[in-house]
Amino acid sequence: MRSTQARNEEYFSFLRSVSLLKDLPEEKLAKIVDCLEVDYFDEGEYIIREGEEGNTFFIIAKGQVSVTQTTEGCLEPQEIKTLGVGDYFGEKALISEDVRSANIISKENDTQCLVVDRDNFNQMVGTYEELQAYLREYVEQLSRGDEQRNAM
Ligand code: WNU
Repeated sequence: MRSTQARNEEYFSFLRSVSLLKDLPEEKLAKIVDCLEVDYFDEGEYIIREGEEGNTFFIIAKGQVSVTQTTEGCLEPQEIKTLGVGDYFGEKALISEDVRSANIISKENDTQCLVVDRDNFNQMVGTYEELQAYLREYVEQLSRGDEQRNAM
């Protein structure tokens, strides 16, 4: 079996490659690695459902996901983008203190996501004003985009 240390080193260097986290100090990143959970999803499986409460932030370590949203006048939720390795999602419910605003669905079998809970997310983001400002701005942009496409 792979040792915890080997696992942690692997995730540490992976997280270092995620643009959002590239400037975090070593000890901060190491702490996140210690608190990470890994979740596995099959093709078509919902990782996040629109309208549900959510307390977690996800980083894709393997595979691809589809982001879909219910919009006015459409019966089925529409795909608004796809995300892949190194992309992240789920920050909006945490930052806006709101329910999940889109669906996230695995596009492949064995999609792997690193999961950070609200407390660790706040620790990660809260202590870095630039990171916090960046995410807040991004989340506002998402809200404006949602409005323009008449998301419900
Ligand atoms: C979008 N509108 C909405 C994406 C991921 C990270 C960033 C875009 Cl910084 P949540 C559902 C999640 C949401 C976002 C993600 O879906 N999302 C979007 C949109 O146009 N959400 N409302 N595009 S991908 C993405 C920017 O992470 O967070 O907790 O759950 O509401």
